Amino acid sequence: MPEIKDILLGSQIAGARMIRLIEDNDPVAFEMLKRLYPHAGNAFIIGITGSPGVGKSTLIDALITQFRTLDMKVAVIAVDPTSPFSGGAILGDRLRMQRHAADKKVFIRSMASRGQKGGLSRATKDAVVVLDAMGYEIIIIETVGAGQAEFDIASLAHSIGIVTIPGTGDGIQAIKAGILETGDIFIVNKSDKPDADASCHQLDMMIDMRKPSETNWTARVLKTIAQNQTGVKELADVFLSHFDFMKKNNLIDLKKKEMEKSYFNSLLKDLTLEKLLLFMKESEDCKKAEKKISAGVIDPLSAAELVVNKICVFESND
Ligand SMILES: Nc1nc2c(ncn2[C@@H]2O[C@H](COP(=O)(O)OP(=O)(O)OP(=O)(O)O)[C@@H](O)[C@H]2O)c(=O)[nH]1
Ligand SMILES: [Mg+2]
Repeated sequence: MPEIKDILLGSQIAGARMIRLIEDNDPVAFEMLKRLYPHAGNAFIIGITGSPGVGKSTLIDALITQFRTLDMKVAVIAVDPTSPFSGGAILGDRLRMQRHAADKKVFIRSMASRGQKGGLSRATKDAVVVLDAMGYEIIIIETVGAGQAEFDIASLAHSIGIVTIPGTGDGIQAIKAGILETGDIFIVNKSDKPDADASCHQLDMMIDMRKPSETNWTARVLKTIAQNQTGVKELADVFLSHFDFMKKNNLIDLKKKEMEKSYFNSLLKDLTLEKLLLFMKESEDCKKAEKKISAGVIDPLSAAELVVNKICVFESND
């Protein structure tokens, strides 16, 4: 079992073990998270999202280099990656991150939704709490935007970078699908390809059209070539200036409240479900229903409905 004191000292071994417990939905993780939580809340959390293959991992790799020149400690969580830092799961991470592998101030993990008992957003948030308590100053969450309906990056990150590629294809289409409103920084990666300027222009126009943000932050559009660091220093600077902007305008506190509310809600959902299911499974009605199903007296659908309707009769106190 990882020790709280080791996690707080920033031990990568202890941190990795703790995240493993979270993924396994181990009850010990919950108790440990309660003790770690008061030590979290200092990191700047960046969400990097975009369609598969637009270069998110390569870009994050390049961003790590930039943040490291400023001697900042950086952690990365790739959520449910299609190609986690190239290729297959953990081995892929190590291969891609070879040049950061020896760096004790960089920590990279992939988290897969498969086998996840609780919600993916909740497990990711749990992991962010751990990394935050470990003392990482920057935490980057990589996520494929589309097709992760239950994953709400806006409630996990302070700043959201949306990655696209030149041309009217995949990238821009994904943005139209609805994440435009949440982006703080738009990145046209692979700008070594034709039409990067046209894509920037198109994005600028789309940003102009969105309803004014409550925060007065003006979304930025930047071009990068992640593979050779082109534009990546500027990108790192813009992220940091967004963090400064948030601090100066009391937006960090506001965001913290929003994040805590969302964390609370996902915990509520998971814990309620766990407790209720356990309670139901142990009930006489449930046991009887199981017997009836195996005897062929009732079908599973009717049985489930019957048990739920009988047990879940809630009365309001109002
Ligand atoms: N030409 C060019 N290729 C790039 C650039 N950035 C990344 N790539 C390549 O694009 C491919 C996909 O890069 P990844 O970083 O794995 O993309 P990703 O968005 O993380 O992919 P998923 O995690 O699968 O969604 C790789 O072959 C990269 O080498 C770039 O700026 N220009
Ligand atoms: Mg990736």
